Amino acid sequence: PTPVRLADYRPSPWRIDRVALQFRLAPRGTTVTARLEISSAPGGEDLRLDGEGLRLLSLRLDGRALDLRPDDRGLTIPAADLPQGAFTLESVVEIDPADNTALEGLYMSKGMYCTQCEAEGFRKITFYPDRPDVMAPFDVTIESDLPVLLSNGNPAGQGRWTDPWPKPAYLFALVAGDLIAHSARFTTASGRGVDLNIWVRQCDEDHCAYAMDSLIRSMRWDEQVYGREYDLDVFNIVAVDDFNMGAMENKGLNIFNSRYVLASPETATDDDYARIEAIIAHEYFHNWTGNRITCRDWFQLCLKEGLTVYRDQQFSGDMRSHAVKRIEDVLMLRARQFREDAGPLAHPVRPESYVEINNFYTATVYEKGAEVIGMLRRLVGDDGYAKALDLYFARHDGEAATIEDWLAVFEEATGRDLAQFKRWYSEAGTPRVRVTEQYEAGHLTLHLEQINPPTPGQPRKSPKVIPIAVGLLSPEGREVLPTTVLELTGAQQAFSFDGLEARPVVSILRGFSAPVILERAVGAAERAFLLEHDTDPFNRWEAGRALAKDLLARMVTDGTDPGPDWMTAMEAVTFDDGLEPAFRALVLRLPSEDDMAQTLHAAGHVPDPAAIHTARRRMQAVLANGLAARLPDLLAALDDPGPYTPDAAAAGRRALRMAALSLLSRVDGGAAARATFTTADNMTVEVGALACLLEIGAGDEELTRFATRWGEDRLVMDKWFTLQILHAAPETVAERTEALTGHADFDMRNPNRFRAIFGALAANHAGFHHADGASYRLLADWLIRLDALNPQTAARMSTAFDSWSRMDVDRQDMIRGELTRIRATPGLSRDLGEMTERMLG
Ligand code: HT7
Ligand code: ZN
Repeated sequence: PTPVRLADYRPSPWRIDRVALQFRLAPRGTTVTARLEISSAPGGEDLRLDGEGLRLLSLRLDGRALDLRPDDRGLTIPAADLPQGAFTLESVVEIDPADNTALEGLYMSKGMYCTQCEAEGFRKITFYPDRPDVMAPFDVTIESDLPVLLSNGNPAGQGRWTDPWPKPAYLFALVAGDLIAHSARFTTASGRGVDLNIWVRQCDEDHCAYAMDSLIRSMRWDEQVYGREYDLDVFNIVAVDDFNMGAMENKGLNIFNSRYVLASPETATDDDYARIEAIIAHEYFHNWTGNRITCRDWFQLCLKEGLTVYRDQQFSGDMRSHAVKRIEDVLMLRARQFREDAGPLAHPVRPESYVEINNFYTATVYEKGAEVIGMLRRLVGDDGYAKALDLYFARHDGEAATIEDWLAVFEEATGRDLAQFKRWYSEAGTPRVRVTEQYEAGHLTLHLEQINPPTPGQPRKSPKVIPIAVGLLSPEGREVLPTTVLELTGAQQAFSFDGLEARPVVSILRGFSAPVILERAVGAAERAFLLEHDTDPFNRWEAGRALAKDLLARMVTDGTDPGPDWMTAMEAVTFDDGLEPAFRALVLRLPSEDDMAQTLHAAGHVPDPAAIHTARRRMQAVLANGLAARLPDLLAALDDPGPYTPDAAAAGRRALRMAALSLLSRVDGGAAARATFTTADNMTVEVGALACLLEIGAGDEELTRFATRWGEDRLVMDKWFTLQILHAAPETVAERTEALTGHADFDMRNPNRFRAIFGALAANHAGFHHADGASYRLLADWLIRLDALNPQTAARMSTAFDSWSRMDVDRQDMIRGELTRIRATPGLSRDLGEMTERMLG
């Protein structure tokens, strides 16, 4: 297939002034009548409408029948058939929602009709210029026997909706089902009332309170922090079981994967609660950053996604703990985005071409896109950021904008030239920043060098603007220089600090001020010092993390156990009641096996998954033995007697409790975990205790009890599938996964269930990369099967193979063999085809 290129963008020659849609719903034959009021282009061009898988029943132009045949990607109305000026085009098509397993366009999930139109799903509903820069107001009529009929905008009678805000087709949504609403009312800052509804199936009615609370807090926060009010009379959210991604921000009618809406203490973990809060906020924030101001074309995806992720991260930090949130976000960034940037799928935050746009909803566009905004803010300051955002909303409201528009408001609001900064949008790859220091007689010089590695299609890069936040500590741990942002703009640059009383300890890249890899020779003693004293909480954690990584790398490469200094530092943090429990839990979490493989590869080694696994387990055992004597007291102190609450403080205590329990399990044979599992009154503790048991090779009986208790709850059962694969011993993983695909409750059409199993397979690093290659074969087999039903999810899951180039030759051959086999599959989708091509290089 021919790629779409940013360089080929041309404005649409056609304007759609108004859209009226009428749906007559039936599972096997829904008819869609679309009446488009169109303003013609002066150039006398053909009118091209996108459309896929539609049975055209009739087509009329200003009431006159047209006899035209669509091709397999749309319909062209020749210029000769078009009148001058405005005209009305009415099409009637038939579609088959019950047969739609791809979950794009109009499909059915458990008897409910729902839609997913981003990015290019609307063309599976009707013929239309399905591109984000064509915006129009929509009126919708839905005919069906189902009691709840929803669409975008404000209600205009049973099954009738009118959306006054012009929107691109990707924000269209329709839902019809036998649903029940969990409702509330919100009054905006200017005093307008808004009806809020979360629509779910009857059985889920009592699982909506937390999502509603999150929504109300998000609405208030966006008013207070960004001055953005909601703009319709209603805001509807619908929970759907079969969904390709997390959620979708359709105007006034957000559709959610039910796992990001439904929660109760018994069924959802603290992580689930935090994700629900973040995703509800994210979709709500899109109302301004995405919907009111949308993207000109899909290359500008980071304009809405990077900014909205940045905003949801800010929100979660405000609601919870900024330090903990930042650490979690960086862990995620490194695990997903750095990995992407280091492999064959590396692409710029604003890509320049794609075959299938669904393949570019990536960690780079989302998470690195958010980091780029964080850097921009660090460079222009909080006031500059606020001014630029105000200007952005004022200038581009109602428009489909570009990254150029975005940077221009920052340039105008702050007077700063962002030409060099723009490289962050166009160049892929994670910069490395090499740091050396020199101290002499009260004078410190930091020498910084940036290295921008080549990535696919981008062999050479130029230096970027990198904000490096530094602080200096005295040898006693006093802050002698508070956080200061250095701007690294050249390939090499030196920064000096004078008037120091003694050689300071440098705390660099505070708060992870830029998405880079720091290369700096730091000894264990200095890392331990920073773990104990750094006044920047992120860097305090980072020091512990780096220390653990150094030690673990040594264990892998030469089998040396960590010395007593590490134990002393870990003990000090673990039992320091002055520190947030969530922070202490994060310090106790050792680097993941995938992270270690990435790190060892970057340091020039060929990582051995089995050796990493063994060393990491050994390190856990060393830590467990060292802390064992004090763990029971810590556990007792953390055992909250009261009812479960999902707030950050209580969640942090549970996180530390589960981290301690995991360590204790390695020395008490699982006795404490078994007792904890039996008495657990919430899912965080129940799942946490079960994971502890599975990690030490026990827990079979508890797994059975868990399934007996939760067999009817699909979201909880996803956890059951995941846990036993994620924590299985490497040599058993493929077999266990295969066995679970034979389980009566395994349904490959449900993306959550598919991800629960195969996401866990890919996440069990040593099991996935087991030398026998069985996991590779199993995943490839199932991707081929899934691709025939749901190409989007198959393509996403194929990224498990993207780390092939860091493996040894035998594993490389096996993975490339599987990718080649997938690529050769007859009828392979564009989605999975593009991914395998890119991964094979
Ligand atoms: N903007 C949405 C991205 C999206 C999506 C959502 C569900 C199913 C398929 C999808 N394709 C793209 C979600 C978001 O970023 O908020
Ligand atoms: Zn988004």
